[in-house]
Amino acid sequence: MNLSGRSVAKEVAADLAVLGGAPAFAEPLHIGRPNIGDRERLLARFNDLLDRRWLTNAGPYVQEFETRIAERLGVAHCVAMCNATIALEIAIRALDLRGEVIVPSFTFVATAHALQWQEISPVFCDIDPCTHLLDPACIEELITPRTSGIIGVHLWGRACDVDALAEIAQRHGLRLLFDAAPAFGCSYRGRMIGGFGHAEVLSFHATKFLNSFEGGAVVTDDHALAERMRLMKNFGFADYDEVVHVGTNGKMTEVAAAMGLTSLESLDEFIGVNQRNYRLYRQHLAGIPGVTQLSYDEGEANNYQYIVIELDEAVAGLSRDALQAALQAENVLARRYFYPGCHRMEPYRSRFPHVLLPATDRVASRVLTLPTGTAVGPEEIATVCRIVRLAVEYGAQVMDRVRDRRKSLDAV
Ligand code: T4K
Repeated sequence: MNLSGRSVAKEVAADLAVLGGAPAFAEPLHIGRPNIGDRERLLARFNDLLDRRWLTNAGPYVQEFETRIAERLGVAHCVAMCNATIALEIAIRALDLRGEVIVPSFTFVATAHALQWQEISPVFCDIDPCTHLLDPACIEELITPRTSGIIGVHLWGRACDVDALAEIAQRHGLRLLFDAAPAFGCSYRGRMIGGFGHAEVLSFHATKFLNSFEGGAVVTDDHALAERMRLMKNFGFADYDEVVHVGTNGKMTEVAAAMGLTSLESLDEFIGVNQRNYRLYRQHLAGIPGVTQLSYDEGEANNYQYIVIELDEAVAGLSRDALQAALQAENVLARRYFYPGCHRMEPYRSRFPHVLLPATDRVASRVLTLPTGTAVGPEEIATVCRIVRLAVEYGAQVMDRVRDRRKSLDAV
């Protein structure tokens, strides 16, 4: 029995929903249902903050959350904010980035938007197709007199080549910021992500394994930078009636911090479940032709937040998009993160029509993320993997059916 209440065998081609069988899941199986943690403790905190009538503006829960995050990551400062996008924007401004900043295109679009929002040009750099991370070898040719910084993204929670990026940044006098939105709880060479570059940005969005509904933070060891960001996220107020800096409203609320603190208390349990799921996927996906699961370095701390597969169409006989369609027909909402890459989204596609990023294009056309987290159990994983195996086994039929469906949709 699966968590959605029924079990549908997937043994032969005709069992696949895309080929006419019954869907495996009655309810959608989402890729990232929020982890909730201890509901009683959360509700007790909600009661506390209501009793206190202190709902936002650096309340006690936000302060406690900042302290706990900074302690856990071994950094001097955590500046909590309302989400990671605003945190990126504020960090970018506080670091005085301007002109051009080098970023990967294979990332959530917020990384690029946080620059463009401030009229700073993102300069898209290709990735290493094996790691999916910024390729240091491609950076230097993109540096111009207008370049002010590099933003590395620890995609999937796997650390960038931090040392190589730091060396390039130092040699060219550039600022180095990390978008560590997916990387809370992960390490690089044994040290927790959070302490690298000039600053790192974390996300606590509902879909992240540690969530505060919406939320984010900038972590840094730079005292002056932290002070500037504290001003900036609070309209530039240094004191009542005293504004000393341009600012915005980037504050985290007490209710968000209450959720964040409660999530933190269950962190090890969340990681344990993610790790179990990751290993189950590895077992069940093993040996499927053309399907490779992205691995996490077991020598580092990982949050195992994403189950990422790459599909090699030439070997599998099935395209990534056809596999996604087959899974969707079963009510498995697998996602094509981060397709098609920022450089192929507006406004960047029109602004930079000639950008060539072959590794990004290739990876973006092959990747699919599968459901995990505390709302996903072993039986569901076995079923999802069985669907993948069958879909690959009957790849030609699946491809034909998906093509036919598209044609009939186009005809409507
Ligand atoms: N940098 C990077 C590298 C990032 O990955 C992100 C965010 C950011 C920066 C910016 O961080 P924030 O400003 O968001 O703090 C989701 C998240 O909204 C986004 O936070 C995340 N990255 C991105 C990778 O994924 P969508 O568009 O995929 O969200 P959505 O609504 O489709 O939800 C994903 C799945 O989760 C769906 O199957 C539905 C399910 N879901 C979602 C929510 C919100 C639930 O079951 N419950 C929920 O409450 O962007």
